[in-house]
Order: sequence, then structure tokens, then C-alpha cells
Amino acid sequence: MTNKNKTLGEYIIENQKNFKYSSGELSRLINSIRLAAKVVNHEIRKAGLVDITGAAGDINIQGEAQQKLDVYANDKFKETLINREIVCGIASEEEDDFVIVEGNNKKNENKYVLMMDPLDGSSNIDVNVSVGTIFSIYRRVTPVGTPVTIEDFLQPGRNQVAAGYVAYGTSTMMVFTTGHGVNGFTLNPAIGTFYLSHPNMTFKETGKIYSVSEGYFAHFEEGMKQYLKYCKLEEGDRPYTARYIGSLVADFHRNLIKGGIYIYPKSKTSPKGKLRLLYECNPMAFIAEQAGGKASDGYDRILDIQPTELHQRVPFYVGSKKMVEKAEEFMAKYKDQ
Ligand code: P6P
Repeated sequence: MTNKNKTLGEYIIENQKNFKYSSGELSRLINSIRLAAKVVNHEIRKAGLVDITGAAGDINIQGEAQQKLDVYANDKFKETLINREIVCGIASEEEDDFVIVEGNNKKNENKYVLMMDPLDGSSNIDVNVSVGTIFSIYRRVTPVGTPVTIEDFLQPGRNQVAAGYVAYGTSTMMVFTTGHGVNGFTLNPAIGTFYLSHPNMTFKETGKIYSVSEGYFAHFEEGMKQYLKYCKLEEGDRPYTARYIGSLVADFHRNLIKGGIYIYPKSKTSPKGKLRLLYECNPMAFIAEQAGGKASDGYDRILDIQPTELHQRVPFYVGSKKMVEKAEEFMAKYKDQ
């Protein structure tokens, strides 16, 4: 069967043997995310029409309790994961603390914890700009059958067994890795099936696109300021092209296909950066490295950072390997200024 006609379901069956744990678990994991992605996608595609993009807690035109889309997405992913009985714990940008998943009337023997940003960039919904879901999956480290603890969530990113994102763009795509490369699947909305449209996705070693919110320039560290000046220099392969959508998944996905770097650095207003380590940076870093790219906090590998709290933030440099290395050169050179 050619790649282009291969469905996500067929891909999972063919590749279950590569998953280092029980084969059935991978397919249940990915299939539960696939279902939730389709449900959320359906809601997003009509957001402007049914006025559900308002604040949570209001009553919408149908007289239903109005949910913001990120609250809706969070509920749908949680519901699907719990109903499919594949996880024992969930952490989410939308949940203050992690969620202990009880087994239905029996001990929960499931071995996976999932961390997610159910709808990253949700403020873009009101202006019809792409948004995304980001997910990260680990094996639990505490005894199976007992309630999960914070230890199960504070694992370094290199322990991930799977990670991916759903890009709700001009088309809806699911891109994920289980540690054997990165593959992209595009949804055919007419039949609700994801097809393998982007097999073996890889970052170009270098590129010409940089994605940075330059409005904060005055607040950046000196190394970041010098790197941005380098990007604009008319010399060699520069000036680069500036592209910043304000939606991590959309910027990352474009750079993965075209080559480029995305940076959300620390600044005076965001002293630890803005993006969350557990459910934004770690999954995107796992995907980046599996695609031959690189991800750091400007100095050290993202996947080696030992998390200390559920919602901790880190500076984030991710994309084509040589571009990330160039940015790191400037951060090192001006570290003490
Ligand atoms: P700023 C969206 O809120 C997000 O988490 C990322 O998706 C995006 O890249 C970034 O924040 C945008 O932040 O400060 O530029 O608006």
C-alpha cells in the first residue's frame, strides 16, 4: 500500500511492533487522541458561528452553559482518554493539579500518564488563526495499580514514549512520534479519516525563517538581541525571513516543513520564558529531535531538564539544528552581559 493511501489506523497496526511496550497500548493511546482531535476539530471549525468562543461561565445562544474552546478541548481529551481506559493520570494546562484517573470499579492497571495543552494559542480562535493541541506521554514510575503521584509527571522529557500535536490549520493534521521518526497525518473531513500525508518528516539542517515576538526586543537578554541583529544582517544566507503566527504549533509546523527556528526566550516580563516545559516544550522538543532538529533553553537540552513543578516555564529555542546552534552561540557569548 502506498503511503498516500495509508490511514492512521493502518499505520499504527503496521508499526505497533516498533513500540517498545505492549503493542495494543500504543494503538489505544493514539486512537483515543485521534477521536478527541476529530471532536475538537469539529467544534473549532464552527466556532465563529455558534458563538462558543466567549468566556466560560456565560450562556450561549442555545442557552447552554458556554464553554471556552480550550475548556471544551480539555474536557473532550480527558473524557476520551478516561473512557478508553489507557491512562492512569492526566496533567493539563487547563487543570491546576494533575488528575488521578480511577479505574472503572477496579484498580487502574494502566501504565501511561498524559500531559497536554488541549488548545494552544486559543486566543487566536477569535481572529480565525490556526491553533493546536499538544500532547506528551510517559510510562508511570510509581507502582501500577496505585494512584499516580507528582513523581509520575515530573520526569525529564527524554523519558517520553510518545508525543505529538494536532494542527487545526487550513487542514487538520496530526503529527506524532513514538521514538521512531515523525509522521504527519491529514484529516479528510468528508469521511473523518486521517491519511499519512507527510511520512518521515525531518527538519532541514538549516533554514531562513526565524519566529520570534520581536515586540519584546527591549526586554530580551543581550545574546538574544545580538542574535536578532545577526538574522537581519545582509550577509551570506541573510537577511532571514521573519514569520511569527503567535501559535506555537503553527510556527513549529511551518518551520518543520520549510526549515527555521522558533524562539520564545526569557525576558524582563517573562523571566523564565512563557512556554510550559511539561506539555509544550518537552513534546515539541521530542518531535524536533526525532526529526533531526534541536531544542534547548538557549543553553541546555530541553529533554534533559529535570522538572520541579507541573506548570513550570522555560525559555524555548527549537528548530533546524544549525539555526538553534547559532542562537546558542550568541547566548553563550553574551551570557554575562
Ligand atoms: P506572545 C500561545 O499563547 C503561546 O503559548 C504560543 O502558542 C505562542 O507561540 C506564544 O504563546 C505567543 O505568545 O507573547 O507572542 O503573544
